[in-house]
Amino acid sequence: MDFSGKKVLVFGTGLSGIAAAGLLQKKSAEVILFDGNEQLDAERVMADFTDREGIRFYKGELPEAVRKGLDLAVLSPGVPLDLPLVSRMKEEGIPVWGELELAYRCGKGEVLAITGTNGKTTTTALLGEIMKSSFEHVNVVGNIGIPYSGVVEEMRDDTVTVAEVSSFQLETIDAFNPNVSAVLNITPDHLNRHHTMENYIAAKMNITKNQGRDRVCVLNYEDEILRERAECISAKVLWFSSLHRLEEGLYLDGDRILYADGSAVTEVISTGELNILGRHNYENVMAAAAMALSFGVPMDAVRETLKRFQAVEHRIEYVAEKRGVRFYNDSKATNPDAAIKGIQAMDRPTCLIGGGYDKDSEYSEWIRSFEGKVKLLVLLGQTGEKIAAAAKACGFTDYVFAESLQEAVDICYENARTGDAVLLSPACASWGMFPNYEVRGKMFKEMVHALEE
Ligand code: UMA
Repeated sequence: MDFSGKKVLVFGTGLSGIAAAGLLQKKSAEVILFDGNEQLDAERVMADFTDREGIRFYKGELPEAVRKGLDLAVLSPGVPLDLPLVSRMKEEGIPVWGELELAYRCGKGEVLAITGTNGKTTTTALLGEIMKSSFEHVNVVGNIGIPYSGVVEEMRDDTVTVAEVSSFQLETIDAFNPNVSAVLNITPDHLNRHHTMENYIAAKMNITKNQGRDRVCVLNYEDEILRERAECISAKVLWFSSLHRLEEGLYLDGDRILYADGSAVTEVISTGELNILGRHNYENVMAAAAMALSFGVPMDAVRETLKRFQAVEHRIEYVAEKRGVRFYNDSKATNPDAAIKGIQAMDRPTCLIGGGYDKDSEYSEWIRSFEGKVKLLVLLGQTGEKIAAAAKACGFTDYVFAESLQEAVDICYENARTGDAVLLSPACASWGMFPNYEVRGKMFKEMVHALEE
């Protein structure tokens, strides 16, 4: 695409905005880099660019005169579409793309994209590894933490890009059209941003919007929402199921994952050969394998990678054992549904650390999943009181509040006995107390390692 001389607004100066601005700068666009955060230090933001030619930075309010004559606006995923500035640009007919759309339009090669409320990161990392076993040039990008725009310049015609894409990113696509897509599951999340479940589902399903019959969409047969929506998808649907035997697709049969291609059934792997646990992880394995197989990766290459793959950081990650207490970091559980998987994976009495930023989630189902396994719930952050109220309503009263993550870790360590587990699985985003869930998880691990035996 030719951006030469085009005036482009890049909204947000996080990972996505900086990468998008850098890409547009290389394409000789006139870049207006903007961030709503008044407190940002302009020098620090601009320090990300070795050459500042063609980039002007604004913060707080975007002056009217600067907005005039824009050819395009590129939004970071965290920027909501109902902001007055975004609405105004749309009214004025300025195309508004997300950073994902920009990267896709400028990129080369083939794209495999994964969305879903939970399991995206594990599935993306796993699929990335499978692809690397069969293709020379593979990028693993997106919501996983590596902005897509940042790798576009290195792309070749034979590049395979594996992208984790969030509902935030999918809200602002236009031409994005992955060769293979997957929607792993859809359960309530990010309702403060999308306002209704219908909007959230629509954003997720956008992943299939431009896929024609020549493309593949991998879907979870156990997700009722996906079963309902499947008939509206033009791409060829390939199902996976952890509970039902399928005529065509991948399914779990006892401890074996099988692939039925319509004529024959082949064993992909047995669950005992995997290093990741739980039904939700077997679903992630089936999704990644389905995507790879439909992309033409040989079964043996898929199988070998599945055998080697280890759990990703911050997802029910074993940290250490101290005085017979096992510590697990599940900081990636940023919504109740993901946190339920964390509880289900525990096989011992558990002291649980939960709470954080309020995304308008409901917590009762999560609390009901404790089923006698959680002996103490230590609550943190903005949602502490709301979770406590939900716990009380569910008849669970073994909770206390902590002011900091350190205090929460100390309380758990004091209360846990030999043979117990301590699990950080907050069911909430980290924002407000930490910049992101990775920092929260890393700090937790450091605190655990520092505990005296
Ligand atoms: N900003 C504004 N106005 C706003 C909102 C944000 O100016 O109304 C500015 C902020 O001041 C800040 C910048 O935008 O300077 C932040 O942009 P961002 O929130 O889009 O963050 P990035 O650093 O670009 O990270 C994004 C994703 N973040 C979000 O979707 C919130 C990262 O996903 C992703 O890894 C990264 O792009 C690279 O692709 C994180 C995430 O929390 C992990 N994702 C959510 C999730 O998984 O639940 C969707």
